[in-house]
Amino acid sequence: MSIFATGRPKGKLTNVVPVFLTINNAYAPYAAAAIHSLERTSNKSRYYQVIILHDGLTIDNRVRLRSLATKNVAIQFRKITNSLYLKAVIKYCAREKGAGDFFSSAVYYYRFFIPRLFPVFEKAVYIDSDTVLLSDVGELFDMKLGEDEVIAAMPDPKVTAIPEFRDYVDNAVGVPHAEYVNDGVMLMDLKKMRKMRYLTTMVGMIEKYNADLVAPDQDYANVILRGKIAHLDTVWNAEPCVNLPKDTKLVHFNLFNKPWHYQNVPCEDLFWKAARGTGFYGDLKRQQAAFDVEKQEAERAKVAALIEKAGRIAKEGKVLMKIVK
Ligand SMILES: [Mn+2]
Repeated sequence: MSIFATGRPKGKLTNVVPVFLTINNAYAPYAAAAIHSLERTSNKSRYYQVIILHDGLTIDNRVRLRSLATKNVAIQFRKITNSLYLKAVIKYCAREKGAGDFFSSAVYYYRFFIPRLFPVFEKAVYIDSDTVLLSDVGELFDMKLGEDEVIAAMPDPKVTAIPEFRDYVDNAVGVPHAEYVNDGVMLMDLKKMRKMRYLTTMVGMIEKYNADLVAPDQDYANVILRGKIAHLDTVWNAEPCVNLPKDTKLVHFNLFNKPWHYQNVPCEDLFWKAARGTGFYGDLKRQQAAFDVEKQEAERAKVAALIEKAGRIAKEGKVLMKIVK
């Protein structure tokens, strides 16, 4: 497959913006909305290479996602297949789990496979599929990192807001909560990540400690990259809220209150505007209609269990930052 599977940009390729998403079939509709928003906000004189890392998308989902490609936005797919790294992550994800195990799919870890799998890039943007862009993602890509900075990401607002998460991060991850970032939106210096052998380090920790964590991929990132993270401005990873600041560039429907589940949630209009015009609009509307009281209660219980788990681990006195040192 050629690097540009959906046509070639005019002119030189010196200005390509690589943007990665990691999904399974369930996330395909949200990813479509995110990509559609990227296309709408793109700078028409630049070229964007959207690369979707997945664990086996159906042909139908690939066709619908690929149809979002335009003159300046290419859409490519890369299935993450067997490697020792993937095997270790899958094994870790398959360990015995209890209530509160939320982030237990290997797909969450794919973002950290990027530096190793794409040596052609020195730098890339990663975005979660539960995001909507309101501004050109190229601006994020253009951001300069300091000499010792490996990624740029935003301090996690859910950690600041929820006391159990704060205690968990301070006392169990061992990174001060003001420093702890959300890995849902990142500018990554892939060259530096390759140099520090990020994936090997992460998988080594996973295998050695098999630690019971709340958000493992993100917890490991914060431990491995401590002191090497530039903090993004909140406009690049904004929590949905009623009076969204005018200069917001990206909204992240993180954790709960997803507009494809609930009605009357903050920023739902932005999501539906992005979803409209994708081949998934009808599916998303049906998904929302089917999210009945029973499903809502089940989700609330799941989130409550996650918060409870964070509180419990915070009290156990095992500090990830210390055990891995
Ligand atoms: Mn997210």
